[in-house]
Amino acid sequence: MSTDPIGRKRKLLILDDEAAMGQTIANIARTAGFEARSVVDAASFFTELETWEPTHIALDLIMPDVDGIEVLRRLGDAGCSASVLITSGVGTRVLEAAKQSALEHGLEIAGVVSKPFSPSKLRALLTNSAPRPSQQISAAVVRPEFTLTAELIDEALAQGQFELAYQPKISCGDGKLAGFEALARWRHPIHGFIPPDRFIIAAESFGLIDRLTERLFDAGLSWFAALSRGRPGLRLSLNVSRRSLGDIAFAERVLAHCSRHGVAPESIILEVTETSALSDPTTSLDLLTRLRFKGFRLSIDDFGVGYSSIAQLVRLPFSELKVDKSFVINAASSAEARTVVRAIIGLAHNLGLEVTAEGVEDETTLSFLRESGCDLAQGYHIARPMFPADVERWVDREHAAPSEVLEARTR
Ligand code: G
Ligand code: G
Ligand code: MN
Repeated sequence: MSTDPIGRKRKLLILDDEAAMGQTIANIARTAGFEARSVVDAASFFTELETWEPTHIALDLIMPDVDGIEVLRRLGDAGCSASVLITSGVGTRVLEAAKQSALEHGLEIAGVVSKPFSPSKLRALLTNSAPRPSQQISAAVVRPEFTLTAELIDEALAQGQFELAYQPKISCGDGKLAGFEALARWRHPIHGFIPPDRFIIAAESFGLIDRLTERLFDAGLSWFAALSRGRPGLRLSLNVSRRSLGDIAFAERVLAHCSRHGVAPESIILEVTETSALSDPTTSLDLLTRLRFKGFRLSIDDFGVGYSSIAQLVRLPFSELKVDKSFVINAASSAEARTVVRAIIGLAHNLGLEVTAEGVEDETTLSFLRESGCDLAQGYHIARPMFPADVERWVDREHAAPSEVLEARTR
């Protein structure tokens, strides 16, 4: 009998209104080392869930008497940690939507299989999936929650605890290094790694974001000035807080930083998220236009997940668009995601914008992007965000000379 990574027996509970189908899935699971039980109605399903405590669930979404989406919702509300496999005879688009809904309910999703499916695909999905560690198990390893206070951030600023990691961007066509995005990192001596999403929002709400931004931009420009010496044409992307967009003096301050480090504004890309650019489009237009006049390049970050009006967006003087990683990550497996990515590339090019795809996690996706005419790629497949010493090693290894082509990758 196989066990999951923390030593529990693997148990699959199947809900399928067709008993024969349920039995087939159960048999396949048994050949993969699972214990399996199958039920045909929601009431028995929830009883088994409580008493038998399965590690895995296979759920048919479309059943005449049971609403599969409702079952997913109840599983989410109950904090279910089992790994859920969604099965159904409906089209992949509906299944992908169901998967999205399940993820938003906090469920662990093993995958979606549309019927008829091959036994080997089902076996592979089951074997490669694991339940989310349940709360009792994870309590020991998860750090206790703590509140991010203004004092904590203030102290971190004073002690220089904030750092930047740099993630490479390459040109899709020839694999050449095009530049880096700087990403803020905070390792607190007691609380450990604190994610940027969390501390950026906190710094914004405590009125500390300007100090943090100054510190990070200063560090980023100083690093970039040294790295780009002898490597012409590289660009550095810096993320701009939504708060800075309402601050008309921001443009002068960034320019002053650049002059101090001898960096040309033309080599700097300022990334602004789609939603923050449009929260106050008039003020943003003012500031963004000033930045463009000073020579900076501007990028719309996380494009496609906001609810912006394209009419408003095209008024803003952007030079680049970054396709949100949620579409790029799914491009290899989902035809819909590929359609969205291609449509965004087309839109951007028609508006005269360069396109970067972020979240490129495999070679298939990189090839797809190259064929779709995407300009630049960024993602774990190329490299993770790295601290300066590792970046330098990576650059020496992958891009020995500035103009050298990344041969292995472009073939
Ligand atoms: O770096 P990821 O590794 O987790 O970054 C998460 C989010 O935090 C991203 O959306 C990114 O835009 C934002 N972020 C990262 N670094 C910075 C920064 O230096 N300034 C601002 N304003 N946002 C940042
Ligand atoms: O600023 P923005 O939201 O674009 O920040 C990019 C975020 O994406 C950072 O948190 C970075 O760590 C993350 N990231 C970069 N490449 C990948 C990738 O290939 N996969 C995933 N899942 N995240 C990535
Ligand atoms: Mn970004």
